[in-house]
Amino acid sequence: MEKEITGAKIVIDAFRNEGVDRIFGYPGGAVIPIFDELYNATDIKVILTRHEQGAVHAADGYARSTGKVGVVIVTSGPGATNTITGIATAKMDSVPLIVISGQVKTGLIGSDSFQETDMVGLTRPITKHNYLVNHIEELPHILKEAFYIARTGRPGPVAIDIPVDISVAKLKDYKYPDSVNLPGYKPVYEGNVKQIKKAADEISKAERPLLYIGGGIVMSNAHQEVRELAKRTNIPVVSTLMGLGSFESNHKLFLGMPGMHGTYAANHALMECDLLIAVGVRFDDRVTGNLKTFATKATVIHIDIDPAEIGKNVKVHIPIVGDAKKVLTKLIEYVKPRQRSNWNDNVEAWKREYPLKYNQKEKREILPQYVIDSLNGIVPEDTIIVTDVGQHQMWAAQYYKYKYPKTLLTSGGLGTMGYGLPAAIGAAIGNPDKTVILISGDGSIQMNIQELATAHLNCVNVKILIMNNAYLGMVRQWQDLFWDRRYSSTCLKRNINCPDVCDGSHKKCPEYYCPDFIKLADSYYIKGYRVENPDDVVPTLKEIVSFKGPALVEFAVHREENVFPMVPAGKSLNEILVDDWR
Ligand SMILES: Cc1ncc(C[n+]2csc(CCOP(=O)(O)OP(=O)(O)O)c2C)c(N)n1
Repeated sequence: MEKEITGAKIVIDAFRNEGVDRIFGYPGGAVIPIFDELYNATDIKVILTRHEQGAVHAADGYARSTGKVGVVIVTSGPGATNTITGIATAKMDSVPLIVISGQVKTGLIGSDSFQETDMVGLTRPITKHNYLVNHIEELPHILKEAFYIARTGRPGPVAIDIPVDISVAKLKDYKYPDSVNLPGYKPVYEGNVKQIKKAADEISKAERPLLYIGGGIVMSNAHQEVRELAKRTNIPVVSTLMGLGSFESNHKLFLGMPGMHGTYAANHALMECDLLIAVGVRFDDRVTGNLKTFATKATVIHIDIDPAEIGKNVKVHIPIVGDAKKVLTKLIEYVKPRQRSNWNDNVEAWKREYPLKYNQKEKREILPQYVIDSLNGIVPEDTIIVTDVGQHQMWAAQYYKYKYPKTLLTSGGLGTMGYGLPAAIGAAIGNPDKTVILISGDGSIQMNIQELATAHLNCVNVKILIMNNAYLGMVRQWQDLFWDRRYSSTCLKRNINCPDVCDGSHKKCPEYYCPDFIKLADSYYIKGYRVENPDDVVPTLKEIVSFKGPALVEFAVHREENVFPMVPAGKSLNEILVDDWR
């Protein structure tokens, strides 16, 4: 490496040192020097999205599906502010990202100059860490630290704001640092052995233990260890949305997802267990329901790499701070194999009596659950499922049978509509040999639909399934169940000729849907299909997985299908509604 180099070259050199070969971004004045360096960097491919939000979600999908750090470059001002939702999405789900934004010249900072925005201030609450580079001398160690912080401990997004004069300034005697010096940041990986032994004793004694696993298992690659622990001790398993795939969905010990749209068995197991072994979870309110009544019969073991999570929402009896894989490996050494037939029979009965169910046979219209269920057996086993946010997301969690970790990418924490399409593109770019299925809603897909161009131009193997109910379905469901069917601003067919107050009968609804998704797909050179008859669901799915490259299928689904089971917000998990009670 030459001795005197520019800031922009330092950035590219950091990418090479950190193993980055894919970048998602969108240029502008303040980052032209960095993009200029990328022009000839044939070992680093730049994916130009059509919106900065798309770039961040794409980097997020790339990171979640590959386990690598996702990298984004955007310009200052609006380019930078357009990344906010994507960064917050990644922070909530602990996704390692580096988001580099350009900034105005150092001398202009604070003068409201053209396209100036305080990126450090804006991203402080939504990043794991952030930096404004004030001097070129700081740039090498900031880049080194940023990658280290993003991928170690509990992963997360790190933002770096680089003023344009720093990108063109030159640094003498440059060398990329070999190590970081962060006295205040020392993630703990090994769990305390005394605590692990205590946990093992409790596990051996417990009559009704339950494993409650989440995204931490996926992050630390601890799925084999969880499987071994559960099978050795016959402990049933519930998995949060973020943990799905860590445990085989078809296994008899698996009870499904707990919480608001969780299974009856998973929720009742949480209420009845005498020992809760929580690993890589954060006791999110969508899982726990009413905290006062949550798992009150249980001793709680909580294993997590982030000490801030322990005791945040529930009282923990045996806290273990450490990496899930390392802690579980030790725990398995100490724990004794054991039968638990009474408890296993009990949960088996709940599963049998209250399974997830839908009835396509009695309906002429397509049920979204049927579309998702039909994917099982049609798509390859290692398919990556990506979702948007809403009812379709919950059905994707309930009905698709996940077998491997990193095969479900979804915005669990922030619940970001518009995440799906760009994240699916990022996943396909990181996994060119796999099939990527995007399950979206007609509302969500329109939030980042411009990325159809990115999908086509990069020939990604993404199959876009739109469950078109012409509603913002999940919000409509709440209005249906709890707001007297007052469908305020949730109908996506509603136009200027509709009566002020809609009677919800659908009798006078406009015939057509805007936009015409098939024509839209066509204009992006993507093959589009519209499916209106249940008999055509399976043949269409088979057809689209038979070729490589993008495809879009719009399923005209039952407009007012609701997601069940449902624990109404703030209620206890045993107040679960398994079906429409009205
Ligand atoms: C960016 C954003 N805005 C608003 C919401 C609130 N919200 C949650 S689900 C939902 C409806 C989603 O509709 P659609 O994508 O059509 O999916 P469906 O529920 O019909 O399956 C809305 C508006 C959100 N989660 N994200």
